[in-house]
Order: sequence, then structure tokens, then C-alpha cells
Amino acid sequence: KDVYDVVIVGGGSMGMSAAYQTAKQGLSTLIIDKDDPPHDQGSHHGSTRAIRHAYGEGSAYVPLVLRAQELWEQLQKESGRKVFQRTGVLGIGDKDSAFVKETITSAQTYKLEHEILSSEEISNRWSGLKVPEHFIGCFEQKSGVLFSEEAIRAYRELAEKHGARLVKNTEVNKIDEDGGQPIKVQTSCGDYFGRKVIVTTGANLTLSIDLPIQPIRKTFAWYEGDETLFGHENFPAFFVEQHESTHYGMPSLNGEGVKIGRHDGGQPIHGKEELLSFGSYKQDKEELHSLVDQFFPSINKDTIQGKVCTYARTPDEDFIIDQHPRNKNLIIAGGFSGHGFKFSSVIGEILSDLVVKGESEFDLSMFSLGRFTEEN
Ligand code: PYC
Repeated sequence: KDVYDVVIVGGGSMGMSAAYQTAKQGLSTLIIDKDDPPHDQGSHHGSTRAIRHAYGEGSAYVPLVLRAQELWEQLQKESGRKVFQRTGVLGIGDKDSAFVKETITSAQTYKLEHEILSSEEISNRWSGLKVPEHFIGCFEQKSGVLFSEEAIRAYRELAEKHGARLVKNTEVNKIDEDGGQPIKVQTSCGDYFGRKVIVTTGANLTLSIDLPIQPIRKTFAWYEGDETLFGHENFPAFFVEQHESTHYGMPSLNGEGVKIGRHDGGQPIHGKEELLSFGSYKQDKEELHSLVDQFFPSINKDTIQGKVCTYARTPDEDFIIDQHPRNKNLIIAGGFSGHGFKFSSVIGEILSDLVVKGESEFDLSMFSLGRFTEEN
């Protein structure tokens, strides 16, 4: 039987980036995916994702995102594909918004170029955006938008160029979590063996251990707006935190229209439940339109297109990157909670370091599985 140095279960953003890193270092690498990545069955479709450096979820993420940014730029050079567009990112919220405050703290702590703006300054600079008086904003110039499907295409091509093998359209039925060496991965197309196995299956939980990950159905849509106001040369990526909701958005890129999604909320998905298409719930449009009405009055609310995707949400919305509790050769990366894509370049590097060196230069304690079970 063929034994790979590493078998990667799940070839989405994290898995494909890890495959690139391990294959580049000469490790025999097998990726197994239930589709043909990039695809729309995971958490990487919908063409774009924001990359924010000043991080509202916690300044501890900043070193990771700065390394991620370097790796995205390397990927762009190495692949010749357009992966990153600098647009800047504007975060706005009420003066007491915890998310905006943490964004500013992150920018200050890590000396990231940024501007703190009043609502008047925001509306003067971006006239398509109407901001309540009690809002403030933090604008960072160097961050922007990632082309998520292009990035996976780029990683896939380079991983394959470095010798990685992709087994696509293949369902993983079981991973021998307690087994010895090598680890057996049973699939719909037969068994594969890896000295190490990385599981990056997003919301599709392939392991028998109880991971505290809740798959959530999420929606987003593109809207037609004046390109002179909302084209990427004139408008940044953005997030809007209100007391009752958090939304994100992208400027119009390649004439696609302004993209808007709601970050909080969503519908929990149970078992193999089908992901209902955009518009299946009344609130799909309503919760996006309410943001358009309030903040973007000139935008046409007839959506160009709406889509659904899946978040894999943990209770604290921090990631899980850890060894399996019963098998140190089995590494789990999941629970990216709808804010992981931007990090996938650095997480691939981290996973590869865990495989090759057994450790990472980053402190991964906030991503441990133990945080959900240990008494603190
Ligand atoms: O983390 O900025 C973000 C984001 C945008 C879309 C989904 N997550």
C-alpha cells in the first residue's frame, strides 16, 4: 500500500493551502475532497473575502493576519493569479461598539496605519455611505479584499505542481482515530494511508470526537450601485457593527456590484440537512435590505444575485487548531466561525509546521480544543 507523508482531508481554503506548503517542502501529499475545489459546497465561494489587519475579534490575531498578508502576496507572485486587491477596510459602529474599539486597539498596539474618523468625516469621504451621528469609524489603508476562489485555484495548481495528488469527488467515511501507524482513511474510493493526517473539513464533521462546532447557514448578496461611488477604486471593504447585528461588505470588484452579508445570526444546520437556497427564508433579503436602507440609500435593492454558504461556528468564535486528543499524528483545523478565510494562507503554513516540526512559531493556545473542556 502507498503511504503518504500527509493526507489532508478537505481541500478547501485551509486544506489546499496546507497541501501547497507540505508539497513544496517535498512531503508526499494527498488531498481528499468530496467535490472539485474550488466549489460552492464549503466556506470559500462567493468570489471575495475581506482581509482586515486591525482585528476586531481580538488583537491576538494581528500577528497571524500580518503573516497571512505576506503569504497572499507571495501566492499572487508565484501563481500569476490575482489573489489580493488593496481597497482599505473601513469599520464603523456606535462609539461604544466593542468591535470597533478592539479594531482601534489592534491598530494602535501593532502600529498599523489607520485613521479614526467621525461620522461626518466618513460621509464626506464616501458620499454613498450614510452614517448615524453617534457612529465612529476606523479606516485602515493597507488591507483589502481576497479573491477566495482564485486563491484556492492558485494553491491547487501550485500544490499539484509540487507533486501533491488530489483525489476529488470522494467522500471520507472514516478516519482511524485510535489506530497506529500509518493512519487509515477510508473513502468511497478505497483506503488511503498517511503518517500524518490533517482534517480540514469545515462544517462537515468527519471525526467521532465531539467537536464544539455548529454549522450555520449564512446568506450574502450583490447589489447594483453607482461605480463612481462604490467601485473598488473609490470605496473600501467594510463592516458595520450595530447593537443588534453585524454586517460586512465589499466594494464592487470587476463590476460585480456591492457585496453585503450579515455576519451574526444565521440558521443552525443539523446533520446532513440540505442548505436551502437564497430567498428560502423571508429574512434572507430583509436582513440585508435593512442595512442598505439605512447606510446605502442610493443602492438599488433589487439584488443582482444572492447566495448561501456555511459558517462552522465555535462557542467563542475562535478557531480550533490542535492535535486530536487521542492521536498526536492527527491534526484538526476547524471552527473558523466565518472569519477564517483571510488566515488560510498562514494556517496552511502552521499546519505544515505542525506536521514537519511538531510545533508552530505562533502561540496556538487560544485555538486549543482543551479550552472547551478544561476548568479555568
Ligand atoms: O471576517 O471580514 C470577515 C468576513 C467577511 C466575510 C465573512 N467574513
